[in-house]
Amino acid sequence: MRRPLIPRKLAPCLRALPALAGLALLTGCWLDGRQSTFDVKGPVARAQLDLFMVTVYVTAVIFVVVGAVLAYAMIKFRARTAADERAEPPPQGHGNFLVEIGLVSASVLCLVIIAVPTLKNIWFTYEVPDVQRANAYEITATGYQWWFKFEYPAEQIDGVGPLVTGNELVIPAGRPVRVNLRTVDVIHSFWVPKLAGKVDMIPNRANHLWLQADQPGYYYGQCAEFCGDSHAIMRFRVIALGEKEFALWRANQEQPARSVAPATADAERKPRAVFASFTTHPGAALSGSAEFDADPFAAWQEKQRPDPAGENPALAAQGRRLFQEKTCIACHTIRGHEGVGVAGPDLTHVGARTTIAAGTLENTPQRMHDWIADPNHFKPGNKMFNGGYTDPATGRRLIVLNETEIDALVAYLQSLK
Ligand code: HEC
Ligand SMILES: [Cu+2]
Repeated sequence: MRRPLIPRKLAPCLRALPALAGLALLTGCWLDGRQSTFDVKGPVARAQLDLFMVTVYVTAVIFVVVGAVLAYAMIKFRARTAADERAEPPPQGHGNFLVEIGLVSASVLCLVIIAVPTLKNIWFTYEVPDVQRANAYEITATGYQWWFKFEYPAEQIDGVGPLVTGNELVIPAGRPVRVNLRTVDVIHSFWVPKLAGKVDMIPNRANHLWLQADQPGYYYGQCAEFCGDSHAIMRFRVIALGEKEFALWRANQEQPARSVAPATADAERKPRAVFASFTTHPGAALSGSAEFDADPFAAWQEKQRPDPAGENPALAAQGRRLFQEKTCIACHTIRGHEGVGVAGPDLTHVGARTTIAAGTLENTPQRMHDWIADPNHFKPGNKMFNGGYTDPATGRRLIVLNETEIDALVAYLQSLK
């Protein structure tokens, strides 16, 4: 009796293959997702992708060759009849000089093909292009449970120190950026998949990486090392700007916090630079996530403009007062206003960010309201709730806010552009 080429039991599995492949595609294996390492936007990520593809090609060749030999042997020498089944195994042989030399040489060749570009890439990604020649820029990123602080050593503010921002890293496009990696607590990992591979932020160790965005744009980042309760939502954004816009952004950020309340003395300060070179996007009201997701870069640009018409100075002034009374100032810096804390993100220009809570929520008045009302709902274990709103030792509530107070705080924080 002749047996079928493919054992009958295997046939249903094979028939299911196209369905499985379709399912894999449907479940979102698109190669140009927000955090796809296949959709590279800068030289470092590109070099890493190229190296990955070299490995894929070499291993694909090995897979096909070994698989083909295996399939050939299995099909050609399989037991065809009941007599075959009962027969003794054929005489076993070993030791063929040519085959052995051939296999060893082929393995060495494969390893060399992978090793040469690997070594080249190790140096390429480690060594930040020469500062003078390549016009490199430097930033220090510090991981906190569960958000990121960014410092700009090149932008020193008189009597304050370097410019500090949180969760949204703005960089010049087309220039190499050296990122010093630090942490204040546990190990985190800094990863912007479209711009560069991840590097860990390790306590008491000065790591760094460099990246470059070829074009202005909005890129998604993520902590990539498990760091506690809210690790999965410890995100950040990288916004790359053209040279002119970057200078404008820096000038704006270096200014102390904006004041909308007419009663305060600093209200007479000269009007701040407006992002005139950014196009306005009418309708980009940032209320619904659909618009934001469709074009986050446009949404970010829109966020940079103050909107005096939509502001309520009296409410903002009340918010500013509440920000002190409710002890928010103990953890947050609002440069030029009362806040001096460093346990949480710098909020001097929080109104100009597209996201809050480390890339977790879109920065709309409604979302900010939700966050201030119940931070623990969005980020379990976060240090604003545990240690700020409540005493972690006793569970006693320390900060209590009613709806009007939250509205005032939101009006104040949203005015900080
Ligand atoms: C015990 C310190 C502490 C106190 C007190 C505190 N916060 Fe926070 N705040 C934090 C930390 C830490 C984060 C970052 C949370 C995260 O993303 O994990 C944060 C995040 C925020 C954010 C989001 C900022 C961003 O860019 O992601 C806002 C807005 C905010 N706090 C407002 C307030 C207000 C308003 C108060 C007072 C009612 C307050 N905070 C009190 C520590 C504090
Ligand atoms: Cu982390």
